[in-house]
Amino acid sequence: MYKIILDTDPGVDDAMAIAFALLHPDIELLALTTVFGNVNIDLTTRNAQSLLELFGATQTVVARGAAVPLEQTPNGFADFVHGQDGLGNCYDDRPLTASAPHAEIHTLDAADFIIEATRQAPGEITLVAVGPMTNVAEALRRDPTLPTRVQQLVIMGGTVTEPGNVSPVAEANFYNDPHAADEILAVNWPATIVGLDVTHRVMLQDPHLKSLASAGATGDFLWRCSRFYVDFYTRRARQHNASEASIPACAMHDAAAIAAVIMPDAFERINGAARVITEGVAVGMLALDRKGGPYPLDYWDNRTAETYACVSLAAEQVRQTFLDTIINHKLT
Ligand SMILES: [Ca+2]
Repeated sequence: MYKIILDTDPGVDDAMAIAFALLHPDIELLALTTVFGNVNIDLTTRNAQSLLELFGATQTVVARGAAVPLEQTPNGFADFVHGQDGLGNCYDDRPLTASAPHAEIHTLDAADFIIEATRQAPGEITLVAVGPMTNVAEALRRDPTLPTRVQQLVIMGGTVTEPGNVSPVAEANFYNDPHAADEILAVNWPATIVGLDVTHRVMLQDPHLKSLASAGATGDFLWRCSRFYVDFYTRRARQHNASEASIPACAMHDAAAIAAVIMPDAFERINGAARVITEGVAVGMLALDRKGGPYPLDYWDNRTAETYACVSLAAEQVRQTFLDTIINHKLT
């Protein structure tokens, strides 16, 4: 059984990852810790609560986290990808029930919750971060011994060989707090990076998503909230004359990080010391030392080589596991 704390900025693909983690029989989802990212922290936290209620997961804790990056001026939000509400503009017809037990926010903030939960269960918890890395970095600043108590850190962020999605070299989660991403890759977790190299290779096409629509309230919501997100992806693909644009589709992104926890053999990894560029033209870029040095420039020196970046995956196996999990294990 994998005990997971999911650090998240819901987000349509976050909603898919949350459903995947809740429904997979090998996962115990302990908590959602929220962070700014796709939309602001008020909305991502409300969305976390709303999704848990909708998915019938009243036992799962929500701990609210960072509203802004550690050091840089905040970038704009991605509501043009995820909708004004962060959930494909589907939230308003699914209001929160005020009396729901999980509607309460934990008294600890996200960073302190991560620190405390790993003290209660040292070595047992996998931390999966699928938004900007701010909460994880903040937890690390408050308690530098944190990595010794975390079973592993799995990150959706960055890219090694694929183009970025906010610049030719940068992925959005790292771009939104590059200082945080760089800090958490400086220590020995070990860390697994599930970046665009693999998340762009698991496309969910409309027939796949439509197959979820009859899988209870969870599958139905994932189908409906994916409409706005798929429209964005499909319009962008057509701008690039991509051949796959003939079938509306979106990338799996955050749910692939959950897959990397439960089916690690489906992913091929390379490892090395990692930096994330914190300013300038390449801000947000993951720079992995694939060779292992030495180089005249010492920026990668004294960093662990225990950063593992996924560079390929068994895409069909990952996609089918996600779909089967939602369809066969529906909660409601
Ligand atoms: Ca996310």
